[in-house]
Amino acid sequence: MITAIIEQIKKHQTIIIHRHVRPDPDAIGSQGGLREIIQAACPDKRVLITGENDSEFQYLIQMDEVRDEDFEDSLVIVCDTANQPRIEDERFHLGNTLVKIDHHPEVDTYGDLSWVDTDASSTSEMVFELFEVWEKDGAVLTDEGARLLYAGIVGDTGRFRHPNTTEKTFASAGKLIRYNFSRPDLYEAMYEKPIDLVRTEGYVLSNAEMLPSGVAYIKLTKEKLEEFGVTASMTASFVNAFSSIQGVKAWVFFVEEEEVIRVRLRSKGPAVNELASRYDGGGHPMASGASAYSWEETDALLGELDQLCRNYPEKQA
Ligand SMILES: [Mn+2]
Repeated sequence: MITAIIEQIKKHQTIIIHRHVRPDPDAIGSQGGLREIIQAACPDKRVLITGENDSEFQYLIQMDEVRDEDFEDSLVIVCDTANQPRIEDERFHLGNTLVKIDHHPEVDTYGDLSWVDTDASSTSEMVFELFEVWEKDGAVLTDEGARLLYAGIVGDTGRFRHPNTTEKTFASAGKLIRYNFSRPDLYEAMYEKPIDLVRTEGYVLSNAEMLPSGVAYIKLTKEKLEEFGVTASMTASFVNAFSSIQGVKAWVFFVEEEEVIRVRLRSKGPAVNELASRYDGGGHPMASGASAYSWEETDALLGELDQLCRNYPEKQA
């Protein structure tokens, strides 16, 4: 599959790389890292990355201005996106050939070529694997490409703490740090937070609710967010704040937006993606997102999560 994707890249003059909406470091890192690899191997090709510029990720890379006519006869590669509705920039179907590169469980098979590896920690790790195959045929990785892929791996593994971190992840990261970029600068940019957000995190920790089943949760209303002067999407940066609560099996953030209550589900035990899929969402077994349209609906979801955790076996001593 990797060689088939490289063949497609070689065949096309214009390559446009997409990622998912509401990006994270892996979405942008894999997108930008892949661009660096292709551009270095094929300097005469036009390689564009598309999507909204998010001020939160200025330290990673700026997106390109992509016109409709750029898609003509192009190869479109979508990184880190399990299903078509989550692809940012709906023009992805305007290209000549469509390729999917992703590590999420397959919920929507799309693309003329689809490379899905759920054992990979991140799409950035997969892009590095693609590079290593292409490297035998002369491809090079720039320092900037290495920085972007490293950021993606660090982001999706929670700094190599999550169970998706494998021997291969460490091997890839070990090779990436041989390139010339500043890891301290990168970490600082990834994990620094404005004071308003730190105070919001303090509120969330102080008001965590815990059920006997091992479910921890917080409900953040629109009014509360306004009081702290933060947006709903900003609270994603500390969704793992409950992971270190003793006895926690799964946790959930309910964050009220304009039209919807955003649901962020995380787990250390029972798979939560099936539950998420029944509430207009989906994702990984241990990390999913969903949507609720009333506080009553959040209570129903919470009840189901409670049941999941009650049925989940205790760790054997
Ligand atoms: Mn990812």
